[in-house]
Amino acid sequence: MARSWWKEAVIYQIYPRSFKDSNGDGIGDLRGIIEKLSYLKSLGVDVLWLSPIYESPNDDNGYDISDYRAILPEFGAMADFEELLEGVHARGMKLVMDLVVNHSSDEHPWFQESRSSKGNPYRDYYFWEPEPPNNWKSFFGGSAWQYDEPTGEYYLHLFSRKQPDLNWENRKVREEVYSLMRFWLDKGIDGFRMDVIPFISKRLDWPDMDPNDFSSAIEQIYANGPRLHEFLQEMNQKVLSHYDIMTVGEAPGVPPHLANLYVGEDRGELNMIFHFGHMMLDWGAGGKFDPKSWSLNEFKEVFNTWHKAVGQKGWISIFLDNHDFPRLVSRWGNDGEYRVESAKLLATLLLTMRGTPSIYQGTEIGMTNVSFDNFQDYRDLETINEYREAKERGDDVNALLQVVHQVGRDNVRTPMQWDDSPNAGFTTAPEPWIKVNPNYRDINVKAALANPNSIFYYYRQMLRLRKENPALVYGDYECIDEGSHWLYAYRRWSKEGEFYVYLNFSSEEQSGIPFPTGLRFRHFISNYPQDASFKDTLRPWEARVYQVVR
Ligand code: TEU
Ligand code: CA
Repeated sequence: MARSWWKEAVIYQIYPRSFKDSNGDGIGDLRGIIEKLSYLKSLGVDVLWLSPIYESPNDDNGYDISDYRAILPEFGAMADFEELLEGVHARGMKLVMDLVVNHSSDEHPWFQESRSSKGNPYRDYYFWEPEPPNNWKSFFGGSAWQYDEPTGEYYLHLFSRKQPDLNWENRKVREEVYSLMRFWLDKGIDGFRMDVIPFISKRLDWPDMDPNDFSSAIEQIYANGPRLHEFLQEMNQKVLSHYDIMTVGEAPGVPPHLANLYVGEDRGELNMIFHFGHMMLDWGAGGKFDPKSWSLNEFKEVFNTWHKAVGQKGWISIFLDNHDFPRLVSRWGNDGEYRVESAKLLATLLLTMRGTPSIYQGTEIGMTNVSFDNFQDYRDLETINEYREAKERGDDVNALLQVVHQVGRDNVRTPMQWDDSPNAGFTTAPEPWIKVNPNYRDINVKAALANPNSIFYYYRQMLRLRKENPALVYGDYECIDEGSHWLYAYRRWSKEGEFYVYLNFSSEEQSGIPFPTGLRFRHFISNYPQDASFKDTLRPWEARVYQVVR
């Protein structure tokens, strides 16, 4: 397997709006990130992925871009961006930007031109139909076809009405995208995370979706369209292959058996993908707001299946949360009595798995979901739309509020908690753009740095150990606990080292871990104090890693 810097790197995702406000307007900004670069360097991460920082009306907090070559004024000026990039590189880190080209904002000049008349040269930069040709639904509620007055036709938007889908069938659109990519790459950025990139090729026969199974519609209808790989190979030939960069595709709707079409090292497309195998485990038939329980065996099966699917030919990123999903310690761990232990256990999984790990801002200090009492405190249009539709349906909106506490995207968009001063040191403004999680007095960076046993220092130690042990990056993987409902145990190995990882995904002490005989071991890392002997038991949320002594 070829060795690459982007395989050995660890990504840290920054959601700029919520990271650090430097000018007291209650909104995070680029100068706030500059202030915290040394903090990020001290953690030991290598690549910073910024969620979008471009000009946008912020209907979807920047994932609706109205000028791909301009910085959102709330975030700062281009000079601030260039200082940020310089500061990242000066510390030996890299910067990856968010490429959102499945759709633009409806306030982008392209769309303003396109909607103005049927004969406009920009008309076919988007998809227009006289009537909705199918029953497609938007991710953010309602139909994916929006009637538009000026020309009396409907345009396609898989996300919000203010995010019209770009028509990649149109070569001019593709050339525009390649040109804006070069604009940023020629400034020296180190790659792109590509927003819903599997959606850019549309099935132009406009087949209906199964309205009762949104998850399968994502795979069967929205993703993996007929010309997708032609487009990605053209993008690679015309742009990506000319730079030494990291490319990671956000890949909802990509099943394991299609993975290597995207990331096979012989494909000339992308380096890796964020797959969603585990991300929809708890989505019921009605989607995200119709949650169902998940089991550890389903969770393990996702990792086992993806490892087999990608094998030695491809590569994936490993993530357990991001700006769209609940805090990992609340979703997969225990954010109450065992918050610290389970956060460290999940850090152990994230950083001993094969793939490029991605850490979401605040996860390194164990930030948790938030439970606002009123819908008025929520900012995410996905939640606001769901609330409006629930009210129109006459649903019990209090029941929905409980679901939002569990699955809403604002769980991960509350301000980064820097210290125990007002608004967690995120802003000097009386009101940040979204309320701070009330637990900031106990959970914040200042407290973490003052506590040698904090989650932060565990992440730092784990990051260092991963860097020192290539077997944790490139080594093979096999699950060794088939079927346990509380234990996730696996082996990682190569000629450079061998490790056994034991994770107790339960709040009870458990015993009977499958321990190979005839090998000599040393303790590698654990989230509990360890003595020299091997114990057959694991304490609640105990993570224990052994290194084979050869
Ligand atoms: O998300 C697309 C996506 O499919 C999942 O992240 C998730 O299903 C979605 O947020 C609905 O729950 C990407 C961005 O990460 C997200 O922030 C944007 O809202 C979306 O695309 C549109 O750009
Ligand atoms: Ca600000």
